[in-house]
Amino acid sequence: MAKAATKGTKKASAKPAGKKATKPAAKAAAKATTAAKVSAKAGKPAPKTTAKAAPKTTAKAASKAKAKSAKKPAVKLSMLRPSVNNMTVRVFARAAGLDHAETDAWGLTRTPEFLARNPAHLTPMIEDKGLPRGVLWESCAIMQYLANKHGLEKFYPKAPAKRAMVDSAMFYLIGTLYPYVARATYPALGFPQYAGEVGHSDAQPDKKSEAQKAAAAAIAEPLEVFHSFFRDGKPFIGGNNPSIADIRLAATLEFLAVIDYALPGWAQDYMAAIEKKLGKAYAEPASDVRAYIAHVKAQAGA
Ligand SMILES: N[C@@H](CCC(=O)N[C@@H](CS)C(=O)NCC(=O)O)C(=O)O
Repeated sequence: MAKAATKGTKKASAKPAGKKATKPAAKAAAKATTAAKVSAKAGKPAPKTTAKAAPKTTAKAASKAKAKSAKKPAVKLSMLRPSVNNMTVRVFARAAGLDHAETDAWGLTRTPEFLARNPAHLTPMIEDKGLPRGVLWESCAIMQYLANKHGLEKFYPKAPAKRAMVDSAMFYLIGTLYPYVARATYPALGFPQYAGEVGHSDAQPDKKSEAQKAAAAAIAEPLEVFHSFFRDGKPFIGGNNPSIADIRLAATLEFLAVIDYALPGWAQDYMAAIEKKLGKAYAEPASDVRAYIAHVKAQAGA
């Protein structure tokens, strides 16, 4: 699944339309980058007296010194702004208050430099000291790793039974719900589909449209499973607080806006509740995805 998704997204990013698509996201994107930068703690400020004595030159020197001594972010995250796979980790990193820096990998995932580190050419990808190969991809694995490493039990419970439910929800999402979401939305998002599927073939547009509609219709069942089984009357899969499985689910559902999918009432309330609970941590990365969707919809309507 990941392999196919990768191929699709890469092709999309290679298209000139894809390049344009980053433009509307640029504003929100710039904000997100600033937020990430802010998380890097700066060094000690220059003594007041020095700054006062020669305001211009000393201020410059002070800011240089500050930049030099600024702590390097602990985690580097390579990401693509319009992607909900990436949005997932971007939301999590912010919500967990992790010291991280984002690099926009648009158009770079198949460069020799990137491939040398990550032969799967997938984002999100983190670089973190201590990882045996230096890098890690797959959104859920990244969240699990960072939650384990930093003891973030609020997002990823330690108790085996509770943790198993979060894991099950995430595997179910990646293995069952996401492929339907991709088949239903990628054509509208301008992302080519998986090799071997109708959407990827030379089939006539009516056949492709039939396949897209069938995938959209198939979303309802797994979606309901998240509601009735995993949430089971709780506000979130994680209970009273969103877990990493909730972040993964809410981000995934963002893509459905591109096909005006009629989300059931519970899902609308659920997404609003996550955004309310996580605030900017959710809204900032979501605004990149939403801006991209608004852009492709405007293009389609033009
Ligand atoms: N299952 C993976 C999917 C990752 C994925 O498909 N990433 C795409 C963006 S949505 C990508 O980086 N594609 C770039 C490429 O393949 O060159 C996850 O959840 O992280």
